[in-house]
Amino acid sequence: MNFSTGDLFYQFASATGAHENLTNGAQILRGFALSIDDQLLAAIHAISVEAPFRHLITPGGHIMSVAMTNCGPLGWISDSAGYRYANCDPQTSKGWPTLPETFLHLAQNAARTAGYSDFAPDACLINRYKPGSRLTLHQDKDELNMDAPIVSVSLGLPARFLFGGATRKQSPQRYPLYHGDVVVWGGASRLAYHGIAPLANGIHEKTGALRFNLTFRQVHSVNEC
Ligand code: MD6
Ligand code: FE
Repeated sequence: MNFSTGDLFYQFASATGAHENLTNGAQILRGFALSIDDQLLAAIHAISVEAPFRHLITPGGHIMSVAMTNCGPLGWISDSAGYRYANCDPQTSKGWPTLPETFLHLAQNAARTAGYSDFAPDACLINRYKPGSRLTLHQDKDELNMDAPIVSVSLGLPARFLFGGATRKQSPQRYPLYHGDVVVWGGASRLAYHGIAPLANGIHEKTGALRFNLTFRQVHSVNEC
């Protein structure tokens, strides 16, 4: 890894295999995706050729600093009409790229490890951060199935994950997320406010000056279909 001088943040990567419980039920599986990082990054690149990263507009008219794309049957989008899941890419009118097997297996293994045995993701949102990109505090509540967890994979530059409570009033805790870390998030924490602090400068040996995040969601209840 290339360290940017003076950035102490890099020195706190924790051990692969460690499991951390966050305050209200989410778990960080440290290094869980590390052994397949190259496959994941190659798949992200292939997906972005078919469905390019783009900066979505919030319903309030702001351009998001994080660039996004999707793979899987459903993709998360935002525009002046609101936040929602769509079964095709509005930019190309084609379906989203197929969810790679490596992604599916990783998401299901992580969910199982955290105690969720039947995770069947039908959407994978891919976020791309540059230094300065951030995700303001939000709840993930556009999914119909609140019983299923969300599985979130971090690749590339480290980030500070802000993790609060069920209302905006609770001030968030901060947790560092490193290349290969996986967060599994469900139960009591499913509707917790969370975000990503502005990404710090840095160069990662696998991604350069970028952080990628995959978030797997089960939007529809399996029983409903
Ligand atoms: C990110 N993640 O890590 C943004 N949402 O780049 C999220 O917004 C998120 O990590 C729900 C569950 C897990 C997450
Ligand atoms: Fe989120």
